[in-house]
Amino acid sequence: MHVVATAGHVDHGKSALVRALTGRDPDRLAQERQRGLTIELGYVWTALPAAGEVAFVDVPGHERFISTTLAGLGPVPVVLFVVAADDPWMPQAAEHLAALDALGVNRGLLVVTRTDLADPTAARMAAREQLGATSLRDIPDVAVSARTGAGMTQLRETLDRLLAGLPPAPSTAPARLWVDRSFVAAGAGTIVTGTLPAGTVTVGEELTTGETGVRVRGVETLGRQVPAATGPARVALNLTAAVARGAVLTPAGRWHHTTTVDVRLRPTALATAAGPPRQPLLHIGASTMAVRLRRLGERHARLHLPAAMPLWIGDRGILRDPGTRSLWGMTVLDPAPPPLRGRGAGVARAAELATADGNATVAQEVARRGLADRLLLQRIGVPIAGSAALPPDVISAGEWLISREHAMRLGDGVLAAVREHATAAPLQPGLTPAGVAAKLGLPAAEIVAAVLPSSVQLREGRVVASDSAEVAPPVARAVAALEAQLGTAPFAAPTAEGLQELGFTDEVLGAAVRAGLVLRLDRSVVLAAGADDEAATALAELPQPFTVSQARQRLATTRRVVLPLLAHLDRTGRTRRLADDRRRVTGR
Ligand SMILES: Nc1nc2c(ncn2[C@@H]2O[C@H](COP(=O)(O)OP(=O)(O)OP(=O)(O)O)[C@@H](O)[C@H]2O)c(=O)[nH]1
Ligand SMILES: [Mg+2]
Repeated sequence: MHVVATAGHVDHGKSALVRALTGRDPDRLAQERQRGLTIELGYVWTALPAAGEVAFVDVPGHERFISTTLAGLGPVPVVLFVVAADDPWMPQAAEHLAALDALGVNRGLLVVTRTDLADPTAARMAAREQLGATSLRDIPDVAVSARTGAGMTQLRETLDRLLAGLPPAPSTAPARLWVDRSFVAAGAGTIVTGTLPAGTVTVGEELTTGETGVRVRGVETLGRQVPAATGPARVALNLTAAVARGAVLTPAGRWHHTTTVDVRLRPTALATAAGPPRQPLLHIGASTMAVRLRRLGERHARLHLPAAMPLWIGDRGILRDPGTRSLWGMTVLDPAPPPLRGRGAGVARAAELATADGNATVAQEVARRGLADRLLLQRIGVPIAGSAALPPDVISAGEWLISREHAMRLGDGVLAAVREHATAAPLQPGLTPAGVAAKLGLPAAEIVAAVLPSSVQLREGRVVASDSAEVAPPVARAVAALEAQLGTAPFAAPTAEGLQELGFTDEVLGAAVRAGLVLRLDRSVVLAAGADDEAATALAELPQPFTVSQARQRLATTRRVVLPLLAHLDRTGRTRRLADDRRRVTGR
């Protein structure tokens, strides 16, 4: 299906034109028909031979209804720009044209209508001149009379060709339905209608406004119940809960809902030199809201929205000053921007955004952010395939993407953190990746592992400088002294005081135990590493089973040592303790 909106000055013949095209009256309110004035958006449709089904969104031209007009134009990519042959170029034509230019709409037809009342040449020339400075400069034009039908065949053919030649909406785009009407139907409950530019909405699906979750009970397009509708389309949904006009319905979790967006500003022909006011109206899709605007340099601004909206990079909208009727175009560059802190932050941010053009790429988004959440990037419209397809300057770390440049900076930070820790606590084990992440304020340990410079390595789960000794010098010294003392009497463990004299403070002893350099059997019973294996071998030479006393004699040691040593051998399965307190070396 294709969706086409009308635009043009009040009373120039928009509704009459789509009525002539479709055979259906877009003005459905009694008041509209009485007054010959469109007030609400009108929806009618027809089929064309090549393009297939075409739905029209007929907008009001009266200046009082400009918000409704913009809600109609907002999500629609193709326009029938209508001017009357018998009237000059008029203010609402100019306003609608500025709005379409702000939105970057560049597809459609210029339709000079009411040719039964006047020669179309002058109106056509005037309109072409105005269109020449906008995104609609290249659209074809046709002259018609909705009353006599003159030119309608050519209009139909030109529109058919135009629509049939449009590229299809990207099939992977998640759905986003801009609700432009909401009402309660007797027996059915809440019905909303809206334009679905892309993506699919399915019966039974859960959607969200960002605040309220709803389930889709029924989907209707062009007056028919369907199991699913795929954009571009006009759809009506029967929902399980009320949703207001102006809301945006999306599948939960597929979009990033934001109240802060950085945008590029673009003046239209109806813009004042001073730029948009600090509290303009933002029209985006079919939504309208008062926003706070902070300028970032000349061409950029940060918008604060009163409610979270599902926006992504490249979304176009209109900023409007209702007082002066000035209009600016805005393109979303970043729907998840960093906070601005301190003086000059705005200007610095504008410099960062200078190269952004609303076409999201992984390389550019990751480069600007340094560190980015993969899922967030997907939700703001950055096309990310798999890790295999990442650009060379992007490093993948689980859920995170890191620019190579930022990874180098983080790597320096890791080295500094590791050195600082080694200096402050030389006898403590090194920091874990999670510990380093916490110290550097990084959101995940996997980031630390991904940015380790060659000067840092992971040693038994600890992040340590590659040039750091395996063992701190005081530990090495104490262990060497112990080994020397135990050389001829391996089981004659030193006393607590003896350990102190060898250099084993509590910290040194702890470090030596963690490094596996000594065997601690009890608080102050310490032997050289491997003494337990040696003991088992010696005890195996005794007649089995043996008593504690026999073991003590065989190992030439005291009860202070032999008791915890045997307990250790029992625990580690080298010996087995019998009911009479004698033991066997296992496997004998
Ligand atoms: N003679 C003649 N009259 C036309 C033609 N098209 C529209 N009209 C008349 O022009 C008047 C306005 O037409 P509409 O189609 O209601 O105009 P509109 O642009 O939809 O107006 P709004 O929705 O209020 O902005 C009506 O009286 C129509 O009958 C035409 O081709 N020839
Ligand atoms: Mg109308």
